[in-house]
Amino acid sequence: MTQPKTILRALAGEPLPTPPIWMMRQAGRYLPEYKATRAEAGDFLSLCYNSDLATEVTLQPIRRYGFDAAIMFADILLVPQALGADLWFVTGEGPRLSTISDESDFAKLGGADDIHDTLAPIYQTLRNLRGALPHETTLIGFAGAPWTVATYMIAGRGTPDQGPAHALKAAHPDVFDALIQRLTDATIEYLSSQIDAGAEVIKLFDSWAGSLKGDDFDRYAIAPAARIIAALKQRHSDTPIIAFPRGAGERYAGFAQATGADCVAFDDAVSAEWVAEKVQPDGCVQGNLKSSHMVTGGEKLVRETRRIVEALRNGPHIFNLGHGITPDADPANVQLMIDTVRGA
Ligand code: 1CP
Repeated sequence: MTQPKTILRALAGEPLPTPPIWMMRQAGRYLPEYKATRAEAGDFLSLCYNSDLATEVTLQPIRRYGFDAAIMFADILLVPQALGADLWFVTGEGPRLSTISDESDFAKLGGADDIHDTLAPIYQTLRNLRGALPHETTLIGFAGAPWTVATYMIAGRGTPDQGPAHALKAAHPDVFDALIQRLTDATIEYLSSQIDAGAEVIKLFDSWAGSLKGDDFDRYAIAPAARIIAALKQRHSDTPIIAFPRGAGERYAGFAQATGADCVAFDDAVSAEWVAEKVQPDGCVQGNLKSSHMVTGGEKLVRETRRIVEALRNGPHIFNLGHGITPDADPANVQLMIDTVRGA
């Protein structure tokens, strides 16, 4: 059966003459219409849990640019909150959570099956979007990978080197492993419910995978992703999964095979040419353009965009940035990137 949606065709392994395109953090503060809706919601978490407004901000970049995919508006830190952690956002700084430093902190968390009441508005956002998106646009659901989410739960905030998580792993390996297990189980339940609510593709964000070295990468990046993907494939065999072990470097090679992911998303620290040789033979790839080009634009943006398209043109490829677009980006540069990909 031919699949009409370009993203789903690429994820099924088909090289396309023009790669489909979407952008990490495509709904965000670089867009004036996002800032207006966020102001209406009051604060960031209220926006995530207001299904009507979350639907609206998800649709904004689709209306403005016609991206091939929409990613539901939510955040990876809603799962810790659904497990009972305190969560709040400090304007201009970022997320803050209650911390986990020993067995008694871990014991306060709820079970993997207890998350759905808190997360019900997210499932409603997905149902809204399935009714509102153009028929050619693919709907992506997502979650954070267990290691990345654990780094925030342990430290209570974002950290440059994930030091507190590495320290807990060394000092209380039982607590650390139990937390990874709980997050793995909760993530399976959350993503499975997202698919039931209408997500057509799932993306697993392991934004801090790069700080896991050697065996730790196998135990805490590969193993949980493999378990999540196997469980989802058992329940929803047709739903493709994109894995993003950001900063994995050489470990991007073999990641799709080791985890069962249909697509590996990669950052800008590896070259598209290397990915074409070492990663793309195993399936679809996505990523690479430096987010800073969305700030600086011009001839360099056009050149780099063309280079990535060219390097990956012989295999399945979804065009994307190497990481999320930043609030200082110029919306006109996003249009230039899209025009370059589609005209290339
Ligand atoms: O002020 C604002 O409006 C808040 C900025 C913001 C936005 C737009 C945050 C806070 N989260 C989001 C939305 C978001 N987060 C999406 C929505 C869909 C889209 O891409 O358009 C997604 C997929 C995420 C995922 C997310 N949240 C990740 C993984 C991807 C990545 O960027 O590496 C991570 C690490 C987070 C945590 C988080 N949430 C927000 C911030 C500023 C952070 C990072 C904090 C830190 O590390 O210090």
